[in-house]
Amino acid sequence: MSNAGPALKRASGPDDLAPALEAALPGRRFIVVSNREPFEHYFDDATEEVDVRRPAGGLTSALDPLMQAVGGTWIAWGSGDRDAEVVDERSCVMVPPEDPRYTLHRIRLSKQDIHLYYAGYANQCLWPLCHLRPSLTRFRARYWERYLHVNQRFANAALEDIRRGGRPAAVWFQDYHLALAPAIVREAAPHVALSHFWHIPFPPVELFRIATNGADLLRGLLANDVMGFHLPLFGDNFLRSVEVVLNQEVDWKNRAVRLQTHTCHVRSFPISIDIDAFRTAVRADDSDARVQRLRDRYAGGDMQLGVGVDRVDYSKGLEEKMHALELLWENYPETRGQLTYVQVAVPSRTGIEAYDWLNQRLEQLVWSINDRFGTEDWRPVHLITDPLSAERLALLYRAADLGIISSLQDGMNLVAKEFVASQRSDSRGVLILSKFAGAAEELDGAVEVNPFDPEAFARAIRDALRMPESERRERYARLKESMRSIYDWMVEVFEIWGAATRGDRTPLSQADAWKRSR
Ligand code: ADQ
Repeated sequence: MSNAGPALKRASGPDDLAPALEAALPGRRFIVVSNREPFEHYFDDATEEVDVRRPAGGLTSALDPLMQAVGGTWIAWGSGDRDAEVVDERSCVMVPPEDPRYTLHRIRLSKQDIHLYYAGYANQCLWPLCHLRPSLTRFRARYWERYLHVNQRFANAALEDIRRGGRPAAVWFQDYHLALAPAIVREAAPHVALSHFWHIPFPPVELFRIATNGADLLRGLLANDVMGFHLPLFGDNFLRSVEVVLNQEVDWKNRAVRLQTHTCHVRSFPISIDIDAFRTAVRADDSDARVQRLRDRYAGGDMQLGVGVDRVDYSKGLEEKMHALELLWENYPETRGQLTYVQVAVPSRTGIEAYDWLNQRLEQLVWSINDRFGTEDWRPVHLITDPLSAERLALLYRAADLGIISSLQDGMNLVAKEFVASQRSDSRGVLILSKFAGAAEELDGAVEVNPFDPEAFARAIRDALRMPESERRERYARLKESMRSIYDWMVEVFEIWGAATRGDRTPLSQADAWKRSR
């Protein structure tokens, strides 16, 4: 059920971003800092030339239109194998290549940096901790030391760009890879406007205390004027950790922490997607024919088609989803042959034990379900392990009768929103959504499930298969109504950041205000 309240729709688009930023943070140069980069240069074996690609990922594809609209600098790890060849002496290149609009400032990381900072501290300490899996954490001194070192390098790059600009700057950090950088920047440039968006959950203090360098992480993040999370709950967890771990007073009424140099305001902004990009993909001239081909391939006749799209990650509940499907076909034999399920699951973070294990486990589970229930005419589960273009994803969502998302913990889950955006008004698409995905707080009309309760999960899928047309349409109308675009998200972040930087009374965000009113 929606807890985030009626979505405040401003219907902002890319053209609104530059005016909104200028109104909020007038005259400031804009700098984004993230681990991932929006464009990678690589050697194409087929053409034997250096080419450019956009790495798949919700964050980079969402921020690129913003940077194209406002200009400025984006600092990120140069992960392409030919990235270093195309940058200037400051390690910068203008992008997008076909129509340069902003500067990409690349940080070169060594194999050891990637192993210790990225795979080590970020993905084997912070990621499991924030997803409530303390037994998977691997706190090691060498991971921490390199995390600090790499954060220092990102911060130095930001300081270089701040100083070069000759006018005040606003720096927007992204995610858990860069928790320490804001404090380094604040110390060297006290008047810069800083904000940070944390894309994953923030754990309750009982778990956060496990982080061996937790106090440093909190001090790093408190250096921001605005610290953004998807949900009020994550902001509550952060503020409580500040009280307990740092013994620092919190102004709960204003969700703020007053420090000597500035005040850090903690706000929630549930992220979204570029809704029109998905709508456009499913409205192309050939889309009906392509959707029909997908249906013929996976679910002909009266059969229903279910889809799920996840990185292979233990936070996404893929094992739990497979167990629920197995129970569905075991407990409700009449549903055999009524549903084919397509799971798009791209391996991620390979080389980390927990991820390698899950990759194998998922394949085993799919194999054993198909072996147990499959017939000559029906394969219950299809597993697609390749990356798909956004357009192909949209068509797959559109072809589906059910979208199934089973996260055990998830900051937001963009796939839920992509599924909704790709349906059309005649849609039959039912969204089965884990209550532990942040999206469940915002989207109204989904069938909410608890992936830790396999029998109830299986029953929910059975009920969705039988759901009358009228209820499908009514639920879809509510889902559609509760969607907000990525551009509205950005405009709200800028407005609150602007107020915080001016020292005005900083309003609560829409989601925080709604939570408080209940
Ligand atoms: P993720 O954990 O990566 O993001 P999610 O929000 O679901 O999770 O985004 C995944 C993105 O990757 C989606 O845009 C999806 O379309 C894309 N994707 C997945 N598989 C793909 C494939 N095979 N081919 C192409 N694209 C694929 C983190 C947090 C989330 C939060 C986001 C944004 O963990 O909770 O919603 O950041 O803040």
